[in-house]
Amino acid sequence: MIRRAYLSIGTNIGNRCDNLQRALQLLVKNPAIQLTAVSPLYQTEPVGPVKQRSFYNLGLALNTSLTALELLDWCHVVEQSLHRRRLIHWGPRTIDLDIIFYQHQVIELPRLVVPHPEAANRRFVIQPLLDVSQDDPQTQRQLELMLKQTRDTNWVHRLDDQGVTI
Ligand code: PH2
Ligand code: MG
Ligand code: MG
Repeated sequence: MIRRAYLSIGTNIGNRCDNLQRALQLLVKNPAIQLTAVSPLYQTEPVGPVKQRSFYNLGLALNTSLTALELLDWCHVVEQSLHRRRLIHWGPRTIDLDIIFYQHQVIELPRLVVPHPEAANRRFVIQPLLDVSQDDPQTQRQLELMLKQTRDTNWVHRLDDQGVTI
């Protein structure tokens, strides 16, 4: 069975465009994943207590025959392939891939909670996913409601307006 999943990707270390591009290339190496939409590129204010460089974030829509846990495992493979390069330099992680939605399912496992529990508090997750869910009215409605209700005031800028793409 083919299912729709939505991912959020973020990076704030090294060449951020490069990291996103590599992550996408690796992600689709799995023949059970068909990417259906990639959002515009967003530069976003770091959310959280740590003072750090701005992030580049993307939202992805994909169709997959993987289960949610199999998809999570594959996301970790992609993360680890990119982290390995940085580990050589003892640097922190270069990429983060999070499953935000999986087929309107509610999943509450020790390893995976979906919908992502922080999604509603993160404009950098909601805005790019609105861009990639236009063929999915139920998810669009959910995201629109999140955007209306979120208390996140951190800035989110579309970079492709400025000619920056990945
Ligand atoms: N990821 C975090 C913490 N804070 N802020 C932005 N803007 N974008 C992110 O992807 C992000 C973050 C840890 O997952
Ligand atoms: Mg995350
Ligand atoms: Mg993560």
